Parts: sequence; structure tokens; C-alpha cells
Amino acid sequence: MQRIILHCDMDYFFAQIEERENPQFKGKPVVVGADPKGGKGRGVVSTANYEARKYGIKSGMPISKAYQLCPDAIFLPVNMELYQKVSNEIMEIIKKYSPKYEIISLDEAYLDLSHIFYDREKVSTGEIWLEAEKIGEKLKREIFEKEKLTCTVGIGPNKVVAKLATEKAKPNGLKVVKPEEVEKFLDPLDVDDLPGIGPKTAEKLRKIGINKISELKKLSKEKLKEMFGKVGERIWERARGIDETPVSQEEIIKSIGRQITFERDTRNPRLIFGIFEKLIKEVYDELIENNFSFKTITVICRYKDFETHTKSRTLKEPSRDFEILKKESKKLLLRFLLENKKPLRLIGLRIKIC
Ligand code: TTP
Ligand code: MG
Repeated sequence: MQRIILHCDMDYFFAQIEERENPQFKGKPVVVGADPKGGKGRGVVSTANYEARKYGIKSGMPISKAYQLCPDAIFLPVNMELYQKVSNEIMEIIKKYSPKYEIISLDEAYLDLSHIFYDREKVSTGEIWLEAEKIGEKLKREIFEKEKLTCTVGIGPNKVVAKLATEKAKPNGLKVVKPEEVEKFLDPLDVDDLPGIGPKTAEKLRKIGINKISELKKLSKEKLKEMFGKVGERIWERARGIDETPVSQEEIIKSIGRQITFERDTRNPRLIFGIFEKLIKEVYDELIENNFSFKTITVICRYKDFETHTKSRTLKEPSRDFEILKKESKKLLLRFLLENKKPLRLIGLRIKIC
């Protein structure tokens, strides 16, 4: 069945909100993330505006590296409460455009617009895609008028193509890839542009001389299965623009998480547990605020050498009990401390909610 899928992703989200709140930042490099502490800070960059990206600064990079690249940038802490509020308002706008929507993260969502096929029975396929483009423009306009923020919209016959269209149209863009254009659109892209192809998979492909999607298509399904197991089949499909995953709100596994990088690598249990209790409280407050329960608890530990491990526990039944969350997550953290003597760099807590 033919579908029309729209993907929407806000441009440099956290940093754009900060620019909106502080117009004097416009045109200057803005970095949102941990405190750089004159180059000695230890956390990471959450995001950077496009001016800061020109210096090579990007999400996930150590904040100290970002400081080295552009010490004069405006460095701001993460104001999650504000971003969450803005995100809720944006999602309320997006949801109005189709009952079939899927919120992926704070700044990203899919809409299934296939209903326009049925709403307008006798028009040609070309007109239907034009109609979809108009909906995309309207959505962009409404978000801009109400929130004074820009986003990028990608439209295609499925989620993978729509998301790639967004990526290629960033920032403040709109790109439609019609079914008959999918092959021409995908062929020149790099293999690691494809969702599902991470750095390791891309490296393996590069080693055998495969860089572009057009080259990836030369590998048979069997060969890809042999190289990557079950995922190989997915890769084969995606390289051809095939993706039947539905847009559905139920499908997403939501989670709430917090993590913190210590000022200094530490083994001090009092310090570690003190900070961990704060994380538990923050995660719990968000859970209650959104009226959810939790079932799986995951604790993340990153050691001095950046080695990162997780431990999880799934409860028999969903719970909303603070004491259970505290007891179970502390048990997981204690297991880390007992089995590994390396100093800790970061700890985190994540709960799967239902
Ligand atoms: P993204 O949509 O990946 O990035 P972005 O909106 O900043 O920039 P653009 O889409 O224009 O490329 O992520 C949305 C927000 O999520 C981002 O503003 C900050 C946050 N984030 C992190 O905190 N850490 C990360 O590693 C990433 C990728 C995002
Ligand atoms: Mg974004």
C-alpha cells in the first residue's frame, strides 16, 4: 500500500531555544552542554548552533574539546525544564496534522499522512504529493508562528526515506522524495547515512570498498546476512528504500534517564551514592510528573578509561514506588562498585516507562 510519511525535526533544538530567549546570541556561536570550566570541564556538548558547528563542534563531543575549538563561543547549561515545555507545545501542534503520529524524541516526530489518498479520491498521485508538500509548509509555518523556532521537514513513502530527506534539507528546509525519486535520492548517499548503519558496520563495508548506497546495492541479501546477521536483511531493504515500519505511538519504548560526569574520577562511595540519589530523585520526579510507571531500571557506569557498562533489572510488575526505585537502582550501582575497582567518570540511571 502506498503511504505518505512526514518527518519533522527541530533545527539545533536546545541552542535555538536559547537564541530565542536571548536574541543577543543570534549570529554568534552557541554551545549548550556541560560547563567548559576554561577548558577543564568534563561533560559533553548537548548541541551547538550552526555558527558553532562551523568550528567543528557537535553533539556528544567532550566540552573541553569544544572549548579548544572555539573558546569565544557562548557556553550555556542545559535548561531541560524549558526545552521539555517547548517540546510539549511543538508536539501538540504536530499531532493536529494526523491522528497517526509518533514522537521519537524531544524534537523529532513522524506523521502518517496517507489519509490524503482517501480524502481526495479522484486526483492524480502527483497532486497528492503536492498536497503533502503543502501540509509540510503549513506545519513549518505554524511552528514558526507559534514558537518562533525553525524546523526541517522531510516527506517520503516511508520513515527511512522521510528521515533522510530531513537530514539532507537541514536547516530550515523542506524536502519531498516521491516514490519514483527514491532510487536517485538514495544512490549517491554514504552508507552510514542509512539509519541502522552505525560506525562499525560502515567501517566493515568501507574495508571491502563500499562507500555509497549505489555500491551497497551490489551486495546480495545473502552476502549481507553473512556479514551482519539478521540486520543484513534490513540493510539490503533500506538501501533500496524499502521500509514498512508503521508510524505508531504505541510502538515506541519510552524511557526517562539522567546521567552525570563527576568533577574528578572517583571511587568515593559517599560522593557516588550522594550524587546517585539526586539522579534517582530527578528521574522519579519526571516519572510522576508525566504520570507513568516503571518496569526496567538500568544503571550506567563509565570508568576512567571511558569503558562504559550497563546493568539492568526488570520488575515483575510496573511500579510507581520511590523506595523500590531507590533500592533496586542502588543495588545495581553497588554491584558495579564491588566488581570493578576502576575509578568512575560518569554514572547514569535510566528507567523504561509504561
Ligand atoms: P538533534 O535533533 O539530533 O540535534 P539538533 O536539533 O540540536 O540539531 P539538528 O537537528 O539541526 O541537526 O537532537 C535534538 C536535541 O537533543 C539537541 O538539540 C540536544 C539533544 N541532544 C543531546 O543532548 N545529546 C546528543 O548527543 C544529541 C544528538 C542531541
Ligand atoms: Mg533536531
